[in-house]
Amino acid sequence: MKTLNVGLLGCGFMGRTHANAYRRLPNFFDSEYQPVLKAIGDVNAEKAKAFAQRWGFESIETDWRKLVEREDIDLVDICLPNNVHAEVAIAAAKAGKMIICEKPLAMNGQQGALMVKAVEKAGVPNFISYNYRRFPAVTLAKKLIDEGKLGRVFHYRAKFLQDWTISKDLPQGGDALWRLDVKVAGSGVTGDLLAHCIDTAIWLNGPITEVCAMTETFIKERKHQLTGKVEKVGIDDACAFLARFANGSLATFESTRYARGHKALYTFEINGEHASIFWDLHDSHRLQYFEHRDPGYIRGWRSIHVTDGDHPYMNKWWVPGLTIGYEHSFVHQLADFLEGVATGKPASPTFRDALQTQYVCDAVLASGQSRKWEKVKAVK
Ligand code: SOE
Repeated sequence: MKTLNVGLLGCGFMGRTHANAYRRLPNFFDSEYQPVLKAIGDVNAEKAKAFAQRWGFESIETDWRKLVEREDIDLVDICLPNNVHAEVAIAAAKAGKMIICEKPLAMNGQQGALMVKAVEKAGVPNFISYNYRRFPAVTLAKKLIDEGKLGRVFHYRAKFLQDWTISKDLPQGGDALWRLDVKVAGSGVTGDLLAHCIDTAIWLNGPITEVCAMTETFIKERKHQLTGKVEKVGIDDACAFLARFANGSLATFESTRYARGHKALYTFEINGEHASIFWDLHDSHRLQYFEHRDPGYIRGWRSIHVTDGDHPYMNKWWVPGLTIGYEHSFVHQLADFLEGVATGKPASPTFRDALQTQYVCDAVLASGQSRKWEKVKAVK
């Protein structure tokens, strides 16, 4: 077994999901790599110390550059706000480190393309954390589609609904609220939530070629947590768009942080010639499947409880019928990433794969402004 020295940047929500994955991995997966939690990086030393103590990191760094340059670090894991992904990832690639980075890849496609160039020039393994692909029921959907069970696909429908920014008193910027600050996040629900839906959609149904979007910012001004001043809000609070896939199917996507009652309702449905599939994050172990070729008298929606030993990833956990959850998708992606490093067949989404998602986000935001259909740039 090889040692993998990890330097994790960021002590927030995502830092916790990744730290947890490094700890769980060797308990459940036969990886060739044994992660060692070498260093945690955060500008706030007190926060970093507390995080190191809780999760078992050997040391702390308050300057990301120091962590990236350390000779005893093999893998840099970027769980920092979107506006620094590019700078950190490019420096990590130059330093020859493997890189895992939180989604979205970057602030925009232009930055993302530079990141792809940097990791490919350096020849370092790279991966973007679009974790929902690795929920067992979503991975099973991919298997059914790849086996041709759906036949020709006609429709793709996805939603990601939340309700946490409805209050006009919620400030923008700083700590956990950087997602509301356009200078740090790049966009609102498009880059934060729809990017997940787009990543899954491209993976399941192929490239998206054009989009027509509407975006809205319901609360136009908010106090900025760092400056204390009331400033214009630059993010999209809600976005809905139509899309066409290269395979001829049509799609609708919707996301908002203003759907009162919904905390993280990610759903998608795919309708094919022979069958349909539906998945709901709030019932994440179920894959709903309708097979038209079943005999008429038993035809109907099946609710597959994806917990059996022959379901994706499930033989690594408990016994059939018992469930796992959100955190496990991060363990799965880490296991797949490391297997990719060991076998030389990189796990998806690489930076290059994630750049295609970024180009869709760019086209969606451009269409929101132009109020016209926009073509999606293809990754060369
Ligand atoms: C936003 O609230 C958020 O935490 C996203 O940033 C995550 O990517 C998503 O999985 C859950 O919601």
